[in-house]
Amino acid sequence: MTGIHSTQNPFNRLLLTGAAGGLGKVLRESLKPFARTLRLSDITPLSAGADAQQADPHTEIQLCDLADKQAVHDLVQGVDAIVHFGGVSVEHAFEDILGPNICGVFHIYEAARRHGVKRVVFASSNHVIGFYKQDETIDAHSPRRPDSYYGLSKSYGEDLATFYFDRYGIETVSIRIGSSFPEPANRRMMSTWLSFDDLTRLIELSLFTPNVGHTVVYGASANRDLWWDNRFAAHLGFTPKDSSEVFRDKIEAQPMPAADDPARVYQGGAFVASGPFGDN
Ligand code: NAI
Ligand code: 15L
Repeated sequence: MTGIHSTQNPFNRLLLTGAAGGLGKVLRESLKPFARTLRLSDITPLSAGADAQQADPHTEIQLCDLADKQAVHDLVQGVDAIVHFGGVSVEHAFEDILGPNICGVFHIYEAARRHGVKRVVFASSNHVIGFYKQDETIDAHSPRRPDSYYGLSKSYGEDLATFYFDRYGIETVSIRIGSSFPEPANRRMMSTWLSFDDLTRLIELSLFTPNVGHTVVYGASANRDLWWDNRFAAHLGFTPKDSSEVFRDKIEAQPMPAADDPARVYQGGAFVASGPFGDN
């Protein structure tokens, strides 16, 4: 699956945050060819497979709270590139998002600046544009319409990426991931689904394509009904190979949501209707 540029000239040390998470468990294996050493980090211990990883001389494990600036500084020391997937991954009260996602992504960029790291791949989300309707097609220049505090935190991460490129020349690819799970769970995900293999291919291109500046790319497989146009990320050369189509019969056996159900109306689905929080 890996391309020639990554295997012939891998990074010396690549940091993956969020390594204990759903995607982290996949990426801590699939990113291995991209670096001589993979440094894995999360706030929680890595469970399945961690013993084997501990014994692997090409893997390092360093637990870290992204909200802790000094710990993130220490984490980034000695790495050549960062795949930043750590943080709160669904909607929560703002106070829960602030430390891991907003302070966390700031700490990652500050540490990158201080340690001379020149490339970041940022796990952004479709929830930065979640208030677009499902009958709209948008691209990377469409104004953001965050659907949640979570989406706002990803929007802030994208702004930091632009700032750190303009100010310090640190390049980023922000992947607005749709729904990256083993398979789509509902009708909305027939459009937003991103297979793990396509995600890995996209991260590889995001790490090794030269001169990306700050590129925003939508992360979806080659699904039949796509809402996202990746023309402004054409330089990455991302051509997804998988499609949600193979799951269509299974998904269409599910009851159809009501016509006004956010899951059927908005690109961000149910996230648009979450909250408010903390009124009592
Ligand atoms: P996940 O929730 O399974 O993994 C996130 C990881 O971040 C967890 O292991 C968690 O312990 C860690 N984390 C949380 N707070 C932390 C902190 N303060 N310090 C250090 N680590 C912390 O989420 P998943 O699905 O693996 O997603 C990974 C990334 O991709 C997240 O940033 C998420 O927002 C993003 N994403 C995922 C999508 C998907 O479909 N899976 C879609 C869009 C974006
Ligand atoms: C996300 O950003 C979340 O991290 C993930 O858990 C899913 O909710 C996904 O978006 C989605 O929109 O399906």
